[in-house]
Amino acid sequence: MTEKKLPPGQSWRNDLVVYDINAVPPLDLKDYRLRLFGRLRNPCTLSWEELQGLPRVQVRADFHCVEGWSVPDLVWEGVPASAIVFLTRPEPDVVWVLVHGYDGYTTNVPFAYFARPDTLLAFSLNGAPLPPHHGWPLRLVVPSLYAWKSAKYLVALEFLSELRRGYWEEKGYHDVGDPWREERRWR
Ligand SMILES: Nc1nc2c(c(=O)[nH]1)N[C@H]1C(S)=C(S)[C@@H](COP(=O)(O)O)O[C@H]1N2
Ligand SMILES: [Mo]
Repeated sequence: MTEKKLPPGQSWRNDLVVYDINAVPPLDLKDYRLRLFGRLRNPCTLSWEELQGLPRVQVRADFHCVEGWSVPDLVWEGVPASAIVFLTRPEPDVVWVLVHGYDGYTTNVPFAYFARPDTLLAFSLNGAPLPPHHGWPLRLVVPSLYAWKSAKYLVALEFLSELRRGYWEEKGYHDVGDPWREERRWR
C-alpha cells in the first residue's frame, strides 16, 4: 500500500467507517441554510445557492480516525474555510469554532486549525456529491485533526472567544485532537 507517513498509533484501511450519533433527519436543499454566527463582524446565513457562489477548492488528504484507522488520499471539493473567514470577518479574539450538524452533533475546533489552507466545507467526495451517510449536503473537513472534528450535515459555525465543548469533547476526547501529537483523549 501507500508509502506515505502515518500518524502514531494508526493503520491504513481502504474505506471510511460510518459513525453517526443519531439518525439523520431528511432535508430538502431548497430549505438548507448555513448559519455563520458568534464573534463575527459580518455574521450571515447562506442558502445553498449562495454557497455555490463562493470560491472553490479541491483538497486531497488522508483521513485519520481516533479509533486507529486512516484512509489515504480522499479527494474533497467545496468552499475553503479561508473564504468563510474572509466573508464573516471574525473578531481578533476568536479562538474556537463550535461546529453544528443538523443531527444535533457538535464539535469544537481551534480557530488556528479551522483557518488552515486544507480545511474546507465539502460538498463532494471523490468526484461525486457527498453520500448521505458521509454528511450530505455539506461537511466540514479538517484533515489536520482527527476525523471526529470533521462534522457531517453541517448547519452552523459558531465563532467563540472561549472554549465551549462539543459532543465527544464533553465525554473526554481532546479539545484540539491533532493526530501527529496523538491527542486522543485528555482524561
Ligand atoms: N454530524 C455528525 N458528524 C460526525 C459524526 C456524527 O455522529 N455526526 N461522527 C464523527 C465521527 S466520531 C467520525 S469518526 C467521522 C466519521 O466519518 P464518516 O462517517 O464519514 O466515516 O465523522 C464525524 N462527524
Ligand atoms: Mo469517531
